[in-house]
Amino acid sequence: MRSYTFSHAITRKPSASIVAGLRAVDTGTPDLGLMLRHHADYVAALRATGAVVVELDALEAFPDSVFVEDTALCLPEGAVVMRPGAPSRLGEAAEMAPHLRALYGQVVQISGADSFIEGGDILTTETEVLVGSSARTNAAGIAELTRLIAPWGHSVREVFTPPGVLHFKTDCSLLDGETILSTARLAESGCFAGYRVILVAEGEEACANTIRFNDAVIMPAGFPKTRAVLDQAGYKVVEIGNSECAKLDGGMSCLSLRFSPR
Ligand code: CIR
Repeated sequence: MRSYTFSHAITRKPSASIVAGLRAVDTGTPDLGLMLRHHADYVAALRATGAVVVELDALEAFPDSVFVEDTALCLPEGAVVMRPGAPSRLGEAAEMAPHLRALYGQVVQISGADSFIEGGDILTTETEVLVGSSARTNAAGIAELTRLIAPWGHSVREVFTPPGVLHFKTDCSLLDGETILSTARLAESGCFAGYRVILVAEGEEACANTIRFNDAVIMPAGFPKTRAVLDQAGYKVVEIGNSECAKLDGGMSCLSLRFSPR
């Protein structure tokens, strides 16, 4: 199974409490109605590729719970339930665990009291699992993940998230087996040596968080220069409105867990 082909995805509807979601800079209150419309478009784009999409109900107690990616790492052999580094998000992982157990034979979890790790910091490629240390993901969390997935044959490489960037994957995405879409500031760190790198256009850094999901590259709307580069490279691009999630530092990867359980 290629690292960008998936039989399943899990999403969660945004809740009215989304207005209290975490953000680095306040650029305005997210509009729930518009976010729900964008979210429905996103789910439809995933389903259009033929995948089964499990849509979970909104969780009012967790304002950021629409960003399900941060709660787990899903690999073909099993799922790892994360320990989010944002205190207000810690409980989201336990809410996700039963849904993963329903679909997977093996579900393990990050459990160390000092271990913190969020799925947004993890990029799985064909050959390795890249984990960016960040304000949300620490060395203990990375070490625990490394131990948990080694028996499944996966190796972890620790990399760095640029300063001021929320998650490693805020700045990069996997486009296919050998190609990464990245901001220049992240690629300059050298972490993608050996991969083909396509850089997002200058000034369009906010579209680096894109996903390859089966035959589609699903990117946030409104980044025409990068879109043209992806079209030119032969990818089938689908644009989804992201204005409301962007107010909370969220993007295309954050909104789903994508996997093919064995
Ligand atoms: C947070 O700060 O945790 C949310 N407002 C955004 C999470 C985005 N998730 C992701 O990049 N994987």
